[in-house]
Amino acid sequence: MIILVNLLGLALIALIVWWFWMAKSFTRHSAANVVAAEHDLVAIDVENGVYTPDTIHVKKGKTITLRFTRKDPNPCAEMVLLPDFNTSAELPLNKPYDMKLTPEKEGEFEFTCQMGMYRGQLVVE
Ligand SMILES: [Cu+2]
Repeated sequence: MIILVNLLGLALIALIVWWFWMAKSFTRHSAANVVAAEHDLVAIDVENGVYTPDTIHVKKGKTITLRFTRKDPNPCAEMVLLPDFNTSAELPLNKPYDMKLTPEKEGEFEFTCQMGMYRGQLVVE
């Protein structure tokens, strides 16, 4: 019984540490993490609570492939949702997943994991 309580305590601590660590990367859109899609394909790493790059500039009306590579085994990173494009995908672990999009209107469109911890944006111009 005591072992069980200790284990619960440890799990709780791990959860709290994880939560704060995730929260820190919550709104991190640093300038270094911005990319302009000069080619038809942009590779995005999904790791450590951030999409890299997390801000992708694309041209309106031009079809682009987002190549997501999930390196985070956490189930949190599993899904990527693009509500503005009515699209979502389940990302395999350590295997590139290609998502094709043709943005038809200008603006900033978020993409996130299902819990909104991973955050990125497509800037259509
Ligand atoms: Cu998540």
